[in-house]
Amino acid sequence: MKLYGYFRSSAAYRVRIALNLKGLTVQHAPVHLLKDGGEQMQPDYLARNPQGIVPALELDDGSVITQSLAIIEYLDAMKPEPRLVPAGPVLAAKVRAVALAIACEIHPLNNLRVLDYLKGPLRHSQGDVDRWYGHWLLAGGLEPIEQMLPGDRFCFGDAPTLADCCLVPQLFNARRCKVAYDHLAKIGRAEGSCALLPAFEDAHPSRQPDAQ
Ligand SMILES: N[C@@H](CCC(=O)N[C@@H](CS)C(=O)NCC(=O)O)C(=O)O
Repeated sequence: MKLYGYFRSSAAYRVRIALNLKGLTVQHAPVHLLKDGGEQMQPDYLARNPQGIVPALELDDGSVITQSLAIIEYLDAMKPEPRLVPAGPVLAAKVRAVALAIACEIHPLNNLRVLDYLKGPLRHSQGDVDRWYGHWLLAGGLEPIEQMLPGDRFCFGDAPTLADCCLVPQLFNARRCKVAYDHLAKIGRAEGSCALLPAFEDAHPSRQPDAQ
Protein backbone atom coordinates (compact mmCIF):
# COMPACT_ATOMS: atom_id res chain seq x y z
CA MET A 1 0.00 0.00 0.00
CA LYS A 2 1.13 3.55 -0.69
CA LEU A 3 0.06 6.55 1.39
CA TYR A 4 0.01 9.90 -0.38
CA GLY A 5 0.39 12.54 2.30
CA TYR A 6 2.23 15.56 3.57
CA PHE A 7 4.14 15.62 6.84
CA ARG A 8 2.12 18.51 8.31
CA SER A 9 -1.27 17.43 6.97
CA SER A 10 -3.39 16.62 10.00
CA ALA A 11 -5.66 14.41 7.87
CA ALA A 12 -2.67 12.33 6.73
CA TYR A 13 -1.39 12.32 10.33
CA ARG A 14 -4.66 10.64 11.42
CA VAL A 15 -4.07 7.82 8.94
CA ARG A 16 -0.41 7.41 9.96
CA ILE A 17 -1.49 6.94 13.58
CA ALA A 18 -4.09 4.33 12.58
CA LEU A 19 -1.57 2.43 10.44
CA ASN A 20 0.94 2.42 13.30
CA LEU A 21 -1.64 1.27 15.85
CA LYS A 22 -2.46 -1.64 13.58
CA GLY A 23 1.18 -2.42 12.88
CA LEU A 24 0.74 -1.90 9.13
CA THR A 25 3.57 -0.55 7.01
CA VAL A 26 3.06 1.43 3.83
CA GLN A 27 5.22 3.17 1.31
CA HIS A 28 5.06 6.95 1.87
CA ALA A 29 4.56 9.14 -1.19
CA PRO A 30 4.96 12.79 -0.15
CA VAL A 31 2.77 15.37 -1.89
CA HIS A 32 4.13 18.87 -1.21
CA LEU A 33 1.11 21.08 -0.55
CA LEU A 34 2.98 24.37 -0.92
CA LYS A 35 5.51 23.79 -3.72
CA ASP A 36 4.72 25.19 -7.20
CA GLY A 37 1.10 25.97 -6.35
CA GLY A 38 0.71 22.61 -4.61
CA GLU A 39 1.57 19.17 -5.95
CA GLN A 40 -1.93 18.10 -4.89
CA MET A 41 -3.21 20.04 -7.93
CA GLN A 42 -0.89 18.30 -10.43
CA PRO A 43 -2.69 16.05 -12.95
CA ASP A 44 -1.01 12.84 -11.75
CA TYR A 45 -2.24 13.38 -8.20
CA LEU A 46 -5.69 14.62 -9.31
CA ALA A 47 -6.06 11.37 -11.25
CA ARG A 48 -5.83 9.60 -7.89
CA ASN A 49 -7.82 12.09 -5.85
CA PRO A 50 -9.94 14.54 -7.89
CA GLN A 51 -10.50 16.59 -4.70
CA GLY A 52 -6.86 17.70 -4.72
CA ILE A 53 -6.33 17.02 -1.03
CA VAL A 54 -4.30 14.50 0.96
CA PRO A 55 -4.32 11.77 2.12
CA ALA A 56 -5.01 9.07 -0.43
CA LEU A 57 -4.26 5.40 0.11
CA GLU A 58 -3.36 3.37 -2.97
CA LEU A 59 -3.94 -0.34 -2.52
CA ASP A 60 -1.76 -3.03 -4.05
CA ASP A 61 -4.39 -3.68 -6.76
CA GLY A 62 -4.17 0.00 -7.79
CA SER A 63 -7.47 1.14 -6.32
CA VAL A 64 -7.38 4.37 -4.34
CA ILE A 65 -9.26 5.31 -1.18
CA THR A 66 -9.55 8.97 -0.23
CA GLN A 67 -10.84 10.80 2.88
CA SER A 68 -8.93 10.01 6.07
CA LEU A 69 -11.95 8.66 7.97
CA ALA A 70 -12.92 6.38 5.10
CA ILE A 71 -9.33 5.14 4.94
CA ILE A 72 -9.24 4.42 8.68
CA GLU A 73 -12.59 2.63 8.54
CA TYR A 74 -11.22 0.56 5.65
CA LEU A 75 -8.14 -0.36 7.71
CA ASP A 76 -10.38 -1.26 10.64
CA ALA A 77 -12.43 -3.55 8.40
CA MET A 78 -9.39 -5.23 6.87
CA LYS A 79 -7.42 -5.63 10.09
CA PRO A 80 -9.86 -5.39 12.98
CA GLU A 81 -7.32 -5.63 15.83
CA PRO A 82 -6.86 -3.37 17.62
CA ARG A 83 -10.30 -1.97 16.91
CA LEU A 84 -10.37 1.77 16.30
CA VAL A 85 -14.16 1.87 16.13
CA PRO A 86 -15.52 -0.16 19.06
CA ALA A 87 -17.90 -3.04 18.46
CA GLY A 88 -20.76 -1.72 20.65
CA PRO A 89 -23.09 0.47 18.57
CA VAL A 90 -23.54 3.22 21.17
CA LEU A 91 -19.83 3.58 21.89
CA ALA A 92 -19.05 3.31 18.18
CA ALA A 93 -21.44 6.19 17.51
CA LYS A 94 -19.86 8.32 20.27
CA VAL A 95 -16.36 7.67 18.94
CA ARG A 96 -17.46 8.55 15.40
CA ALA A 97 -19.25 11.68 16.69
CA VAL A 98 -16.01 13.07 18.18
CA ALA A 99 -14.02 12.10 15.08
CA LEU A 100 -16.60 13.80 12.84
CA ALA A 101 -16.77 16.88 15.08
CA ILE A 102 -13.06 17.32 14.39
CA ALA A 103 -12.99 16.22 10.77
CA CYS A 104 -16.20 17.95 9.64
CA GLU A 105 -16.59 20.92 11.97
CA ILE A 106 -13.08 22.12 12.83
CA HIS A 107 -10.74 20.97 10.11
CA PRO A 108 -12.53 22.16 6.93
CA LEU A 109 -12.89 25.70 8.26
CA ASN A 110 -9.19 25.93 9.08
CA ASN A 111 -7.79 24.16 6.03
CA LEU A 112 -5.00 25.74 3.99
CA ARG A 113 -7.17 26.57 0.98
CA VAL A 114 -9.85 28.20 3.17
CA LEU A 115 -7.30 30.38 4.99
CA ASP A 116 -5.69 31.27 1.65
CA TYR A 117 -9.10 32.29 0.29
CA LEU A 118 -9.76 34.53 3.31
CA LYS A 119 -6.36 36.20 2.92
CA GLY A 120 -6.33 36.31 -0.89
CA PRO A 121 -9.63 36.95 -2.73
CA LEU A 122 -11.48 38.16 0.39
CA ARG A 123 -8.55 40.36 1.49
CA HIS A 124 -8.73 39.70 5.22
CA SER A 125 -5.76 40.64 7.39
CA GLN A 126 -3.58 38.02 9.08
CA GLY A 127 -5.17 39.17 12.39
CA ASP A 128 -8.66 38.39 11.10
CA VAL A 129 -7.53 35.03 9.81
CA ASP A 130 -5.94 34.17 13.17
CA ARG A 131 -9.19 35.07 14.95
CA TRP A 132 -11.16 32.93 12.50
CA TYR A 133 -8.79 30.03 13.10
CA GLY A 134 -8.90 30.32 16.89
CA HIS A 135 -12.67 30.69 16.98
CA TRP A 136 -13.46 27.58 14.92
CA LEU A 137 -10.82 25.57 16.69
CA LEU A 138 -11.80 26.42 20.27
CA ALA A 139 -15.32 27.81 20.77
CA GLY A 140 -16.59 26.07 17.64
CA GLY A 141 -14.67 22.86 18.18
CA LEU A 142 -12.51 21.71 21.08
CA GLU A 143 -14.62 23.28 23.86
CA PRO A 144 -17.82 21.41 22.91
CA ILE A 145 -15.78 18.26 22.25
CA GLU A 146 -14.40 18.47 25.80
CA GLN A 147 -18.00 18.09 26.98
CA MET A 148 -18.55 15.07 24.74
CA LEU A 149 -15.72 13.14 26.41
CA PRO A 150 -16.25 10.98 29.51
CA GLY A 151 -12.81 11.84 30.98
CA ASP A 152 -11.19 8.43 30.47
CA ARG A 153 -7.50 7.73 29.90
CA PHE A 154 -8.02 8.04 26.13
CA CYS A 155 -10.96 9.80 24.47
CA PHE A 156 -13.09 6.73 25.21
CA GLY A 157 -11.80 4.03 27.52
CA ASP A 158 -8.37 2.57 28.06
CA ALA A 159 -7.24 2.26 24.46
CA PRO A 160 -6.99 4.70 21.56
CA THR A 161 -9.82 4.85 19.03
CA LEU A 162 -10.65 6.73 15.87
CA ALA A 163 -11.43 9.73 18.10
CA ASP A 164 -7.82 9.86 19.40
CA CYS A 165 -6.51 9.44 15.83
CA CYS A 166 -8.36 12.67 14.95
CA LEU A 167 -7.80 14.57 18.19
CA VAL A 168 -4.01 14.41 18.40
CA PRO A 169 -3.32 15.90 14.92
CA GLN A 170 -5.84 18.67 15.59
CA LEU A 171 -4.02 19.50 18.83
CA PHE A 172 -0.73 19.55 16.93
CA ASN A 173 -2.27 22.22 14.68
CA ALA A 174 -3.51 24.15 17.73
CA ARG A 175 -0.02 24.24 19.26
CA ARG A 176 1.55 25.19 15.95
CA CYS A 177 -0.85 28.12 15.66
CA LYS A 178 -0.40 29.02 19.33
CA VAL A 179 -4.03 28.43 20.32
CA ALA A 180 -4.01 27.48 24.02
CA TYR A 181 -6.29 24.69 25.18
CA ASP A 182 -4.84 23.98 28.67
CA HIS A 183 -8.26 24.60 30.23
CA LEU A 184 -9.61 21.46 28.54
CA ALA A 185 -8.63 18.81 31.08
CA LYS A 186 -10.20 15.74 29.47
CA ILE A 187 -8.67 16.55 26.11
CA GLY A 188 -5.32 17.13 27.83
CA ARG A 189 -5.54 13.76 29.57
CA ALA A 190 -6.24 11.87 26.34
CA GLU A 191 -3.43 13.74 24.60
CA GLY A 192 -1.01 12.83 27.39
CA SER A 193 -1.95 9.13 27.18
CA CYS A 194 -1.50 9.10 23.38
CA ALA A 195 1.90 10.79 23.69
CA LEU A 196 3.20 7.75 25.58
CA LEU A 197 2.49 5.39 22.67
CA PRO A 198 5.11 4.86 19.93
CA ALA A 199 2.30 4.64 17.34
CA PHE A 200 1.51 8.31 17.96
CA GLU A 201 5.12 9.38 18.38
CA ASP A 202 6.21 7.77 15.09
CA ALA A 203 3.31 9.40 13.24
CA HIS A 204 4.35 12.90 14.37
CA PRO A 205 5.03 15.33 11.48
CA SER A 206 8.63 15.87 12.61
CA ARG A 207 9.33 12.13 12.16
CA GLN A 208 8.22 11.92 8.53
CA PRO A 209 10.60 11.55 5.58
CA ASP A 210 9.37 14.81 3.98
CA ALA A 211 9.55 16.85 7.24
CA GLN A 212 11.14 20.27 6.79
N1 LIG B 1 -11.75 15.62 4.83
C1 LIG B 1 -10.47 15.34 4.28
C2 LIG B 1 -9.59 16.54 4.45
C3 LIG B 1 -8.30 16.42 3.68
C4 LIG B 1 -7.60 17.76 3.61
O1 LIG B 1 -8.23 18.81 3.65
N2 LIG B 1 -6.27 17.71 3.52
C5 LIG B 1 -5.52 18.93 3.51
C6 LIG B 1 -4.27 18.80 4.37
S1 LIG B 1 -4.67 18.48 6.04
C7 LIG B 1 -5.08 19.28 2.11
O2 LIG B 1 -4.73 18.41 1.34
N3 LIG B 1 -5.11 20.58 1.78
C8 LIG B 1 -4.68 21.03 0.52
C9 LIG B 1 -5.24 22.38 0.24
O3 LIG B 1 -5.94 22.94 1.09
O4 LIG B 1 -4.96 22.86 -0.86
C10 LIG B 1 -9.88 14.10 4.93
O5 LIG B 1 -10.23 13.84 6.08
O6 LIG B 1 -9.09 13.39 4.29
